[in-house]
Amino acid sequence: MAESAATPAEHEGHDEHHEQSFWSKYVFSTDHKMIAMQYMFTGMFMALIGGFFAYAFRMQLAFPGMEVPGFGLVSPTDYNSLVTNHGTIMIFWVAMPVLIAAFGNYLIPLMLGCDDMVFPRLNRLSYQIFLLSAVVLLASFFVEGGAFGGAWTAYPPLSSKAEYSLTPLGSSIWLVAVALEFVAFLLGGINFITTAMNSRAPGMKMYDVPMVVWMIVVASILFMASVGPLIAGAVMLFMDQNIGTAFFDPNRGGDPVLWQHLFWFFGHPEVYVVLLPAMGIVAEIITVFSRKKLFAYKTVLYTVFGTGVLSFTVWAHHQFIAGIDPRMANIFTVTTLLISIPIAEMCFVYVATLYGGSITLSTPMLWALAFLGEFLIGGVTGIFLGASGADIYFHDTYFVLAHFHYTFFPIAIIGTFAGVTYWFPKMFGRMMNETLGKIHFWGTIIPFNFIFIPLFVLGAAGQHRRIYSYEHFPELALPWMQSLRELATIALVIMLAFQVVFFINFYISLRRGKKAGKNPFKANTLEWITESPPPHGNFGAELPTVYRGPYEYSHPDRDEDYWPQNVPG
Ligand SMILES: [Cu+2]
Repeated sequence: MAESAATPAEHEGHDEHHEQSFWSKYVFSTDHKMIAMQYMFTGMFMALIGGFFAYAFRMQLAFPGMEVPGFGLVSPTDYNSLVTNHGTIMIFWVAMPVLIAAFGNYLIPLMLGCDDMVFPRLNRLSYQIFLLSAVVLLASFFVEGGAFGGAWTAYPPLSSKAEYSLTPLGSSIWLVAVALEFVAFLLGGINFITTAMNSRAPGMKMYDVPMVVWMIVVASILFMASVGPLIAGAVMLFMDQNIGTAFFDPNRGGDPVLWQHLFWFFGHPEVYVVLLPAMGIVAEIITVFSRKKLFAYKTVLYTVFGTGVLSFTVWAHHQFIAGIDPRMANIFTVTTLLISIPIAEMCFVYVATLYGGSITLSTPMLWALAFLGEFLIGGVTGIFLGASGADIYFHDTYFVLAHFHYTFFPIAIIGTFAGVTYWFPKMFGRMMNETLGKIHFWGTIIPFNFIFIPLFVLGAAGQHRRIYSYEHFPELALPWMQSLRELATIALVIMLAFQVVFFINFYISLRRGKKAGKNPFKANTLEWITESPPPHGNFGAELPTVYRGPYEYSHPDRDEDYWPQNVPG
């Protein structure tokens, strides 16, 4: 029996009748908005750590052997664990909690016109397990031997044998932290899917659901369907690490490539687990700031479903040179090239939505447009890597690294900034400062390209990943290459410095931003019909009824250029 949230009436005056203690307001709150904020701020905190790690190891690459300000000398072991945990943190403790858990928690009940998630207490538990997983991961930096340094893909035997990893304790703690994080998102996914399927406002049909909600629901299904084999793999790896089993030990009949299959069977759908919510955020923003309906809503929806299915058919493109059967490589080349079609189609649909629109270049819109532009570079360069023939050359080079930063940075960072700058007025009741917003935008986007374009060049020149220093590889220690490494690092430092502008804007706007009112951007989806910030229970005494789909802008039958979903007619 679903522990269904209280009826709207029961929320009435809920906050007022007694001052809530710190514990009930923050630690044990089951309000989806509070839980969303906690996921968001935890994700932002982890992004600072992940960004600092990138700064430290990039300083080592650009200025080998130098004392890094704020870190000290980066040793080879440090380098390995900084790179490993930069990747791990950015994907599992930044992209996932912010794009799925924070925006999912905040938006789903508000956009569906209900008062909370179907399972509020399970929601609270999912955040508590997530927080525990972050603490466990960071604790691994303080154990004997230090944090895991065997790469975020944790390939055995490097990850399973203490004599190789040199961080036996760190390796196992890393594994436990990731497994806990997976449990938190399994619990979260149950809430997102059941709430979207069971708690829509009266009158809201499946095609009336805003695209970002659908994208988060499909992302949750992909996560739940792909993570099982990896959890089984993690148990096997933990046993290899600690009780001497040999699942992945080729000397004793095990198979290290088995781990690669289990990892990437999850790892590639995981790309869409974080991509889809970001694309959903972009859909909300480009319709509002071009005053146009989303072009071909149903086509996009079916394309999302199709992409979800296809995402389970491409995983071995990560293993073209791992010794898999070349005939299999051909099949995975075809499926990989196939999956670029629906993604390209969605990008075209977004461009078609913009076409002929009356576009306002607000900060959220700039981020949404930057997402499309930068992600396109990621997508196109992925085609090179999807072709097994070309990948034999590019595999494990900086070309791959630049490629997935042109997909993941637009997803995790640009997607987050787009969503935060768009929904900040709803979340906090005040407007963000547009001037500071635009300074932060350009101070992030321009340096970003100066970090990764040089890495494409270095990768094409054969520079391999995960190497502490290139002094031992004369063909990679050429002066022009070192200059590109320095350029990439300096651009990174500049980009990180500009993030200060974002935090200043966030803090000042929180306290002194212009009052936002209910609907500052004149958007038609339901989160904008209630107060900013929304009260506990979201819509006061009466939940809304829905009469039309999302994104009704510039409708010929209406004077106003937007038609809220809850206004009849
Ligand atoms: Cu992949």
